[in-house]
Amino acid sequence: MNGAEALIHTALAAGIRTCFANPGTTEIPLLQAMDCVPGMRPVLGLFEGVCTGAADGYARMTGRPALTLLHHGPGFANGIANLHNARRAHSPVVNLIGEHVTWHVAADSPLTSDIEGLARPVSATVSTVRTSQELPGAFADAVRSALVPPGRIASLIVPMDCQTGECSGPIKPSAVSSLPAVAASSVSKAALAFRGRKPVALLMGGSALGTRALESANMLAEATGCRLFCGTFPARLERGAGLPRVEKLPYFPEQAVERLSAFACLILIGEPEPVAFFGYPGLPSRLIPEQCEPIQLAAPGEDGAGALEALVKELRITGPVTKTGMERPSPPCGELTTRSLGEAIASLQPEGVILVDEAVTSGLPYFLVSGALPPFTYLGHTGGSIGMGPPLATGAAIACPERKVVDFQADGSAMYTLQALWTQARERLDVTTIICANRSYRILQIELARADTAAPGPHASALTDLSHPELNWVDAARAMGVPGVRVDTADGAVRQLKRAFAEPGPFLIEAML
Ligand SMILES: Cc1ncc(C[n+]2csc(CCOP(=O)(O)OP(=O)(O)O)c2C)c(N)n1
Ligand SMILES: [Mg+2]
Repeated sequence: MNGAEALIHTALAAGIRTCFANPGTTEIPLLQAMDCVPGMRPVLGLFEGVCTGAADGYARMTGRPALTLLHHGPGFANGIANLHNARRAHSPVVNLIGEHVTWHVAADSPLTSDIEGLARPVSATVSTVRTSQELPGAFADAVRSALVPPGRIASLIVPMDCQTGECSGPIKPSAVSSLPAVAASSVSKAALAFRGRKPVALLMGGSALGTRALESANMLAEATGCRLFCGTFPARLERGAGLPRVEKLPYFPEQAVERLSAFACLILIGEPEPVAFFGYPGLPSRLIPEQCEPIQLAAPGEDGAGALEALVKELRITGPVTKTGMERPSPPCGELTTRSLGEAIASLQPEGVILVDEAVTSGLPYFLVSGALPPFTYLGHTGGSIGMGPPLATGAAIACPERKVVDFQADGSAMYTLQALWTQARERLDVTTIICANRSYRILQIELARADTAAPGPHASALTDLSHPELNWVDAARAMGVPGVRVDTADGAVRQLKRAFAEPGPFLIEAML
């Protein structure tokens, strides 16, 4: 067999059965290998940011490594922004990047570039294969690297002759390493904070936001009165009835510091110390106020769920706990606002939804009313690199075909990767996209107002305005093969959401805010 076939066999043996691809000439042997070796599902993205964002969504929902296939330095570069979000989400992703045949690189032909140099900043490991014989082994190493807890990006550059050359066969992947348990001393230190009878809060991330961990957090909260927080942009948070309410840390630093100033101790579980999204004059980078002591119970690469269980045990807390009941807002009517839109979604959202939140300034009212809905999964905007939502929803839908995916999506951000709608149509994915059509980069208008009390001038205004020419999301969706409707009232939103939630398949609702 050739190197490409050995690589596909190795991938399948590692449980990788989907490849988010935008190929070129140098990856053709890998395309042929996908036909020779049955079992791999190729998913075409019409822009590399769609492939990498979909890989992130797939990895967040499965915990398994997601595979991309990208073309040379420029193709990889197009995927970097969403790899940045994936890296912040600790998603295990393996990038296969095609390169010229080894003897042609020195010729410096048009597509030649420093691929390793482009890959390094977003990758935990980068390597370039030298021979076809070493290709499956190098791939297995990349998979192992991606799975190092809590999950990382591994990039493998594959010259074309290493794909076509002879290879003795695939490699058996090594066993997956699980999250290491926290030291007993960390548990005792955290327990001590509770014995002090001072107000304590938990800040949770990673595996500490899964169902099992949240059940322990619920026991802790009920027994001790501690408050539960996650970061402003959690990678994945299980939410809904039966689970405790987890508050997000506020976005603006002055609000976050104020919120945390109520506590004598902040116990960090699967999260680093929180910092402000941006530096503002006169405001700190670190959000934990002086009088609040941070205690790292579990680092991001450690077993947060296990640490919470150990803490419950150490404090001799025994169940049962009161589980939160179901609570939904009633379907709104009248004016369509971020609040009524959030209520409309929350009033109807079916159990088991995967909700991707790239609603930017339109998202908070929804988050506040969705804590006790039928259980669902929330995926946040981890890296602040916009254009995450449509691809992330695409990958999540491929990972979980039995679940409805909702992409709650700001308009400006959606324009970066709207090609993902085409992939949703082609793969018949069950994704409802809700465009928050405020026709602006609203967040930047808010930031302009924070920076200066005077009204912004014409250039600053123009650079944050999307109203002319007017975007037409229903037409844009139709062009990608996705049906859509525009709504401009809360009752209209309710009607169309009912339809979207009842029928499978991709659908887009343009909500005029
Ligand atoms: C890749 C990337 N480019 C640019 C930015 C800067 N940026 C942050 S938010 C934003 C506009 C967001 O507008 P929209 O998605 O419509 O959300 P809204 O603020 O209107 O709610 C921009 C351009 C970014 N964060 N990431
Ligand atoms: Mg907008």
